[in-house]
Amino acid sequence: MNRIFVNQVGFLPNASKKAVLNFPCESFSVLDTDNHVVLQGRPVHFGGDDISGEDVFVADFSQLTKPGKYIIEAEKNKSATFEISQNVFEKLTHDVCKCFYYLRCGHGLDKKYAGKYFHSPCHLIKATVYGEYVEPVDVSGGWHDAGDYGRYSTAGAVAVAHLLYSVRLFENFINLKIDIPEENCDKGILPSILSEVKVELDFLMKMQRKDGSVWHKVTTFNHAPFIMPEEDKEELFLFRVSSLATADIAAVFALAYTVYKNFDIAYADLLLEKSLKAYEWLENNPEPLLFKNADGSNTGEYPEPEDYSNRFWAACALYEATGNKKYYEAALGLKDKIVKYDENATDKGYQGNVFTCFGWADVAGLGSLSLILKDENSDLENFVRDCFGGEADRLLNNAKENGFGLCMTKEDFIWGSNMELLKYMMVLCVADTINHKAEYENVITSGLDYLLGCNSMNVSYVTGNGENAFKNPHLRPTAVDNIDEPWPGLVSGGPNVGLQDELAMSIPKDTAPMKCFLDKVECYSLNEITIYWNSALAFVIASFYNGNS
Ligand code: G3I
Ligand code: 9MR
Ligand code: ZN
Repeated sequence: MNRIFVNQVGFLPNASKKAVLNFPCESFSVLDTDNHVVLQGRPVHFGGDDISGEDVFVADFSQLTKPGKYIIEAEKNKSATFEISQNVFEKLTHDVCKCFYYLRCGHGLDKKYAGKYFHSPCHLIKATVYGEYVEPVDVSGGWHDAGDYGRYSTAGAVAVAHLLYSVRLFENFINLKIDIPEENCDKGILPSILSEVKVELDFLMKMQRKDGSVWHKVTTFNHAPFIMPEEDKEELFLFRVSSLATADIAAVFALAYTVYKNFDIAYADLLLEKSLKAYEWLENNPEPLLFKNADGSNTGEYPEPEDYSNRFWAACALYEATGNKKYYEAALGLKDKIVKYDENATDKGYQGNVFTCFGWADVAGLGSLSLILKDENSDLENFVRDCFGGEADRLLNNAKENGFGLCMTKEDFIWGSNMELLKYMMVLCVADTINHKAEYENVITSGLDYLLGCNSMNVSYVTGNGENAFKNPHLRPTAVDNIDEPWPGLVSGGPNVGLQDELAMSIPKDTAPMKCFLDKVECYSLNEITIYWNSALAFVIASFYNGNS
């Protein structure tokens, strides 16, 4: 089928702008809403690649900077409508950040803020400490992780970290106003993004035991069926502590201390105290305490093969927060372990330099950000700065290998491939703050184009944003609430060549990576949503947020 793939939301006036056609033609036109041709050009044949399954022709219309709504036409084929404007990402930014509110657990969703998506409070019962005969514990609150109702410490810490590092790195982002209850911000105490993040931080505090260690997760024994969250009344379990969760919490609380101390010193001090407590536990427990699901239990596992990157992040974040050299020394020692481990790794999830990785498992990149923010020209800081430069160059090269200008390779199309892309875009955002290059910006733009519709599925992977946005996330509340449209701003996991759920297996095995996708509610390996996919997109759009609302 002849198609014109384009970012269905649109472009900033000075950004590079392109559409990708999968058919040959002499010329393309850009039409405004009155059907006037505002620009014409000749698509350039790029050819095939090993990810998109298309022979592509690139229509560049970067010259067009005039604000307005447009479509592209070529040989009677029309693209989706898109916009050029200085505010083009305002709705997207707001929607993406509001999703954390919709994912709140414990809290009911108020009609005033949630509109038709309101529901009553959920998961308020105390949780049984699995395998121990102790009093059940109140761990209510926080955000549901994803399409399931689990709450996982490492995933939560990473999502919070994306949001807090974006506030640290991109100063205007703190001004974003999200339409959420203002219990923390009405007295002028907290900006709304920090108010929402506090919901998760408060929950993560409850996940810490008195001895400083942190439970890996709180979930029911098996995933709930498709019911509303308040209908899920099964027993909740706190599954055992892990050094992974403890280190991530030490790190994210130290980071949070650096942000909240400017607004609420008492809260910030509490964060630092709990971070230090977690770190002390790590020092007393140097052996990795990894995580496996309890026998017979089937909820998210978030397994990791080692805990070096987690301990590294904790050390870097505490070093930035306190200036105490002991944390720097610890980070330095862990650096070599990470390097060695990464060199020998046969099972490489993240294809890039591990010191630039911001995922739920490899978190060394988050530690790198703390070092960069410390900004004191230390050896370790210079080492990680170079890692970002090198990784960014690799990504620029990747982007030359396909007509979409996409910085991914076929190995990146795993479960949550959209986050593999978002992690790369985050790297480019950081590299750009270290050393501004127009090419970085162009590849970030191409990444955003891909997520918002310029892909061989012709789909926007953000709900409610784009004419052909996906509509059927694997997300329990939206699957059962009898409302047609899911709430806007959710990021889909995206194509996955692994085809890891029953319906995904109906996709033929030799399908091009970019096309291994179905917008079906059953497809948890292709079309689920999670907090750390949304937070990664929030980080990227925060990098060009310059608004005041
Ligand atoms: O590391 C390997 C790599 O070596 C290999 O080439 C590649 C190809 O299969 O796979 C890589 O591992 C993948 C791993 O993620 C690393 O990112 C696994 O296949 C893949 O199954 C695994 O997916 C994770 C999934 O849980 C299953 O464990 C997702 O990243 C993770 O986002 C997802 O998280 C779930 C939670 O468990 C529960 N809540 C919902 C959430 C989102 O789906
Ligand atoms: O809904 C669950 C989703 O959130 C998880 O990512 C996924 C992997 O842990 O599991 C989903 O639950 C499925 C379960 O694993 C197997 N039976 C079908 C469930 C979804 O309907
Ligand atoms: Zn809940």
